[in-house]
Amino acid sequence: MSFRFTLAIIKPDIFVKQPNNVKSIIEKIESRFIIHTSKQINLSIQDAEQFYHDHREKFFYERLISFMTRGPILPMVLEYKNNDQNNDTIKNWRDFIGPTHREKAKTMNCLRGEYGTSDTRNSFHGSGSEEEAKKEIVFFFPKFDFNNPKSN
Ligand code: RTP
Repeated sequence: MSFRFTLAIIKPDIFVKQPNNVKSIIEKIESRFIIHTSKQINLSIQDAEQFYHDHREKFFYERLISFMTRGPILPMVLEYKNNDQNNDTIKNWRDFIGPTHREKAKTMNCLRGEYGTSDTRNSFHGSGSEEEAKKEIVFFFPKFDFNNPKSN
């Protein structure tokens, strides 16, 4: 099933360790995706725990919360530019950022391979399903208009 939008995040490792790369990363994203809305924020621990609630039993959970609250993040609502019935934004963004784990990402032409520095500090987030995308978009952009994204 395809979905027109996804929630993407540029994670704190970029803003803290590689701030000079922010501009070129955004240019790369805009070459393939429309950024309908975005905002640079700092997540509180409570926000991060809510966002990653489903990961609370994972062994890396504490490390993930600490990492995601270490510096600014840039959540964005994206739409794949060549979107049609067979090209959904969720899959195209996840393909563009690449796999979660560093060693695998390094072997591929993808954003995490280029910028990520560990399994946790992997620089980018992407929703995993339509249900997740809707929930995550509303989490960061409660007024996002799914029917009229150009108004956002
Ligand atoms: P995301 O939800 O951020 O797109 O990540 P994902 O599906 O690629 O990966 P997931 O397994 O859902 O994990 C969420 C985030 O937790 C961090 N992580 N650290 N072994 C580790 O230390 C480890 N594994 C995952 C990453 O920041 C990952 O994106």
